[in-house]
Amino acid sequence: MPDQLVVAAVLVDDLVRPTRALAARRTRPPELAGRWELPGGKVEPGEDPVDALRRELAEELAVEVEVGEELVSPGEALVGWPLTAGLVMRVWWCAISSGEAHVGEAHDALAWVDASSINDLAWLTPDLPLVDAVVARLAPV
Ligand code: 523
Repeated sequence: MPDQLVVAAVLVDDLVRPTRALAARRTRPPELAGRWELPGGKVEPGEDPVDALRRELAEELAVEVEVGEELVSPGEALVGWPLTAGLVMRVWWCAISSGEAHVGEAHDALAWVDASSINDLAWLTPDLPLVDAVVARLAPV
């Protein structure tokens, strides 16, 4: 069976010169609750991945976004970032085009973090390589 695709956003304050990115603290399932993630979710069968990303961000955070470049994983042969077995995640830089991020059911806290505070959060383990890639691109505040 092919891997299930998950999509996520590095939601930043500015696509050209990002200084802060949005982290979201999960409420479920119990084994992931309390850990921080780049917000996103599963792509539905037949759904375009970027459409899925827009849908997840609208559902979970109540925002519309401008979608920028994909944050490509360093492994040349890989499409996306490996999560747990059977799941792979593609990630795009995004900026809010409408609305303000709010917690919904999926999260109980949101935090705009900069390069000096991003590593203070307890990230989901599969998100850690992404956090490193994000830090490398964030400009000083
Ligand atoms: N991850 C993950 N990091 C990350 C996301 C968005 C998701 O490791 N930044 C993992 C967590 C889950 C799986 O990917 O094991 C699916 O993400 P989830 O639960 O956010 O997707 P949903 O909301 O579409 O899932 P269902 O409600 O179960 O359909």
